[in-house]
Amino acid sequence: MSDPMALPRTSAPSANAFLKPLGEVVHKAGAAVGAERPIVKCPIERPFLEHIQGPEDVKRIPPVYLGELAAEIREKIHETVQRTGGHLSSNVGVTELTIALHRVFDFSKDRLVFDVGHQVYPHKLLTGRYARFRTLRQEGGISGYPNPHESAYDLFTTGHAGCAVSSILGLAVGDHAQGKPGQYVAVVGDGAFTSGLVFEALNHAGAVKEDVLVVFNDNGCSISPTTGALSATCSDIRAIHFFNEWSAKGKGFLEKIPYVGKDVERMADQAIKAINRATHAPGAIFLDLGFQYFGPVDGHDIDTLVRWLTEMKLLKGPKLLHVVTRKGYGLPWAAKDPTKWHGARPYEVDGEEADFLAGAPTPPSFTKVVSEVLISLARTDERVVAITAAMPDGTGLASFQKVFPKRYFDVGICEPHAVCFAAALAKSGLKPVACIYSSFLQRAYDQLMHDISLQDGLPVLLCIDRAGLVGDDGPTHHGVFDIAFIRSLPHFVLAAPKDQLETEAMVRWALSSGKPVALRYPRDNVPAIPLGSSVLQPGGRSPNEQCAELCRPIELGKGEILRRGERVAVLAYGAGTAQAMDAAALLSLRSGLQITVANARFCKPFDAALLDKLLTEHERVITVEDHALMGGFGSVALEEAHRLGLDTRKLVRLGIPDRYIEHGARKWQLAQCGLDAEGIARAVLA
Ligand SMILES: Cc1ncc(C[n+]2csc(CCOP(=O)(O)OP(=O)(O)O)c2C)c(N)n1
Repeated sequence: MSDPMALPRTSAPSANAFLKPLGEVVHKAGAAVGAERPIVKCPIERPFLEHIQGPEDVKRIPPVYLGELAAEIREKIHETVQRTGGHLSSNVGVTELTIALHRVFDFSKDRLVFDVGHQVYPHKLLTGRYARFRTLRQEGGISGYPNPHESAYDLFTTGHAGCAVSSILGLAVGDHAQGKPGQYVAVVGDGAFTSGLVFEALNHAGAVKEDVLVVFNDNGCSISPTTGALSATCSDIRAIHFFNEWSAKGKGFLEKIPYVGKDVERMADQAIKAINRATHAPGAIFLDLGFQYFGPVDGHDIDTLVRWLTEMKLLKGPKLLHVVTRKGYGLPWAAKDPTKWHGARPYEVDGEEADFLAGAPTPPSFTKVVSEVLISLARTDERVVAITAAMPDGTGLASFQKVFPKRYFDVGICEPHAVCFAAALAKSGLKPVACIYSSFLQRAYDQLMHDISLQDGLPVLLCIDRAGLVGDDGPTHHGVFDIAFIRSLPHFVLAAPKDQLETEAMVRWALSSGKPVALRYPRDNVPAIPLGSSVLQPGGRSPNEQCAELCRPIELGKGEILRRGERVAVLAYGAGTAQAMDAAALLSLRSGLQITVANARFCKPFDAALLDKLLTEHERVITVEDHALMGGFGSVALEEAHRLGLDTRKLVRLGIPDRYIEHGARKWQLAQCGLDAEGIARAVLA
């Protein structure tokens, strides 16, 4: 059997414990900071963070103090995210790695790109953004992602996974072509590694032999545990490494490690199986792609990281350093449940436990309604299967997985594959539902055309979540282009529900339609009462019967009038109908003006007869959509009005202007675009 630890050049240093017990880097700054002050003169005042103007100051801190700096960074992230919400477990997990990177490289000249970019909080704190860090993800504050408008240390505005290797390679090739020297580093998580784009770039880099370093941050976790064969291989590599450390240092070594120590036997068993399976050195897949592979190394040991990164700097060609970290490291609650704490809401801490602050009770989210109706449909139709691209929690499919584990597929962060795979499932006779965020679906444009539409429209239901403005994640995550990019594809039906009843009805309808359906809904709660419920009368029929009436049966390409008025009509698409109804109520209350509100339901096929009626009977028709104005629902209305020979001057379109809307609360963003009730009411009176 070949030696599974036979790494190229050298193996991981054995002098360092692999992962330090969590207790050593606790969240309370006081416990770690200054607990045992090293007797080395420090040229920077403490606490460090407020005196760090940039990476040059990080380099001035003597190595013995770096653990203290890491504890401060964790404390600052915890203290801020506790209030603002944000990406918690990924950021505390890369604290030591980020310090080490800034110690070894000079990113005022060298280039650094984080994949996705949701894990740049430590980087922000070390690159001059400490003072503004408290404004994280707030209106007018700093963004939760890299942003070149904030700092020259952020090269690109990013938030989608899989781009970093392509970006760093492009920078290296471009700079070198112009005779500019430098070092090129991409930090890529094991979740991002499930994206095809990463492998396309590795394949290219391995061929052109550029001097790029890929730091593979392996924490075994995407947002949820990473899926796929590569993830299993990484798990084997980690197990073999643990096993070797265990053999060298004895059982006590592993038992000290929380969450691993308890499971020593399973780890040992996995390692033995992995060793038996291994036919070549760990990391062989990267060697085959033309990369030199090093690791795995302890991603929480700054000394080790600094030594390895320094060595990487001296090497020519493409190289990959496999760094093992623990997501949530240093914050006990986040380390215990990194998925829950991936994207945290404001929270409170009780000892080593923490939980999100409970808000006032709200109606369910569109996401939850969709996931529940899918489960109920799957109970009666075993052809219904669900697909996510690494977002089981965000899309609500985690609940579907619990009930139907065999009919659920988490394919990793690879939306193109998810869509192509769904198309083929449809071809085979199943009823696939692919739940994907609008902004990530952009990745799969070609599959929508080539693999669904061109095949005479294979019946895939696309549940397009986070369609519209998304709130504090900001521009990288807004889902405001999907109508524009799907509508021109033959066979596709585009629909959007306004409330809970209609969401349920549309999902049911779509799955039995035999057509590819793109159903869009926002990151929001459904309206508290079914829209149009002002017609609910006390007595007589039961509320259920009346509700059933309130959701008229879905009919392909047909909208509905919810409220009849005069002079002005609002024609809304999807969730914006709620704001249109609120605007109508405001106008009625404030000025006695009664306007008509119609719910389009479909964008394609478009209800031309409804538009005709509205334009003929009113002086003005205002379209409302939570989508880019260009190529959106209002554009469809204009086209149709023109086709019908109607007076297009009577049409006013409300939607998202031709610019990126900054991060902040979704309500605030809607107001910025005039899409809240006040904005719509203003447009009516204008
Ligand atoms: C194209 C795309 N699809 C989905 C996502 C949602 N997403 C954000 S972070 C993340 C997991 C990233 O995991 P990993 O790269 O391992 O980083 P970690 O958070 O574990 O450090 C996912 C799926 C995304 N950002 N981009």
